[in-house]
Amino acid sequence: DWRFLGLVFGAYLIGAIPSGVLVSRLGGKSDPRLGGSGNIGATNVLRVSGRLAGALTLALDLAKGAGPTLAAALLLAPWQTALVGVAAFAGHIFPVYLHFRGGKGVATALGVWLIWSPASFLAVAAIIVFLAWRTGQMSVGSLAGCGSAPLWLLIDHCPAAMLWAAVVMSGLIVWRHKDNIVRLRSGMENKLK
Ligand code: NKO
Repeated sequence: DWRFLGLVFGAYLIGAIPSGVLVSRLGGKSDPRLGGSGNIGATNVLRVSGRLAGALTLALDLAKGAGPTLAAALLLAPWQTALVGVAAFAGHIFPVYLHFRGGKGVATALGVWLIWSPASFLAVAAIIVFLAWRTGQMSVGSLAGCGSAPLWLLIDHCPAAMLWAAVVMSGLIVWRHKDNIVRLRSGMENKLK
């Protein structure tokens, strides 16, 4: 099906757009890869380039996941919608435009999960916001929120393809936080701001 292949490929190319780098650069701020944690995500853009740039990066990274996944949900079967979501997510983590050195996938996964299961999105977002607020460290929230995402999709009776896709995404997000985990264990993790 050409629509499916087109959406998978398009989702990857959209997911790969480095919002954090573009927003910082267009706003005349320094490249997030050169400061803080060195990550291109909304948290580090907040740290390096300020609140407006961080909020814009969050909105764009959410949209990179939600947009292509919504298009797939309207046009295709659940298993195809699952793969299109994974493609957008993979684009953010392994972006062709940045020599495949991308982000940690938290916001883009949230955008995908918003379409698959709005209730799961709310649960994960609430966990992230609450734990980031209590600990002052976004990675704690991201690990607990995204790590538990498959559970929320299971409780929400999501199609099996989406559930398994979320297991893979969840695992990749935890793996991309391996440096954060080392820093958390040694009490050296970066603060939110
Ligand atoms: O730099 O290693 P770092 O400390 O930056 O970063 C660790 C972090 C990496 O992940 C990110 C993405 C952060 C996403 C936070 C999502 C917060 C919950 C979103 C609620 C959605 C509300 C919608 C409002 C739209 C304007 O883990």
